[in-house]
Parts: sequence; C-alpha cells; structure tokens
Amino acid sequence: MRKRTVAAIALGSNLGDREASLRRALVQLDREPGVTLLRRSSWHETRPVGGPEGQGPYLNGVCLVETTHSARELLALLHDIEEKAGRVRSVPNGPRTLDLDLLWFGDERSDDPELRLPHPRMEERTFVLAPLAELLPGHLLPGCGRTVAQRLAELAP
Ligand code: PH2
Ligand code: MG
Ligand code: MG
Repeated sequence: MRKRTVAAIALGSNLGDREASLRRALVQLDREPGVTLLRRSSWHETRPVGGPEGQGPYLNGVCLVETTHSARELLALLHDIEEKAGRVRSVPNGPRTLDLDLLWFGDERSDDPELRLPHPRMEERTFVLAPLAELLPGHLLPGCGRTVAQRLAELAP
C-alpha cells in the first residue's frame, strides 16, 4: 500500500466566475483516485498583492487533502486542474481564473525551484494565512517558528 500524506493547497481566483472555479477545483481534486478532500476553509475576498494595476479582487481559500500521490504527482494534478479552468500564463502575478499552490506535503522539504516545500512565502501572505487559520490555527510555520494564528496577528494592520 502506498503511503498516505496530508497536503495543504491554497486556492485563488480573480477572473471569471471565481467561486465556480474554486468549487470546481475542489470537486476535481476529490474525484481524482488517490486524493481525498478532508476540509476546506470559507472563501475570502482579498485585494490583489503584486501584479499589474487594475486587476480585480481575489477569492482565496485553503483546503487539506489526503493523498497516496507523491508531491510531484499532486503538483502535476494541480497544474492540470488549472489548465482545465482555462488558465493562461501571461504576465507574472497577472489575473487568473485559477491558481492552486501546494503549501506543504506532509513534512517533505524541497528546494527545487519548480516545487519548493514547504511554500517559502506563505508566512508573508495574509490571503493564505487567514483561510488557513480557520483550519489549523496552531500549525507551526516552519519558515518563521510561529503558528498560523500568531503570524496572522503579527501581519494584521
Ligand atoms: N496570488 C498571487 C499574487 N497576488 N493576491 C491575492 N490577494 N491573492 C492571491 O491568491 C494572489 C495575490 C500569486 O499567485
Ligand atoms: Mg499563487
Ligand atoms: Mg501558482
């Protein structure tokens, strides 16, 4: 039997029917053999960070899955789901129908530029930490030695 791993995924959309894209992504994840959706946060409307001026607000969320896939297999699945949602990669941080980012994959660490684990910028991103705090407020962020809730409180204006 293949090992089961719990992974966290950040979801975002700021183009088209944002909620429909996020919901569809969760259905597609859960439908994949070897991937089970465990929990998801509510959707948070957030201001775009970085990227071109004038893009619309994001809808962001986080989900937890259990999977028998490897981290690479899960990443390939996330890319596949993004592509099916009609994602076009034009400008960096530009508007997108769907963005799925792997936040962590069990306790796996990776410095590969294509797949950095745990995600190196999650502790800077309120749009990731706020939904994550609904699911795992006490989770320790490896990059900064604080829990999700502590880090979120630090970043609050
Ligand atoms: N994703 C980005 C860049 N900026 N801003 C918000 N509010 N939400 C995002 O998901 C987001 C962003 C790069 O992936
Ligand atoms: Mg992203
Ligand atoms: Mg991404």
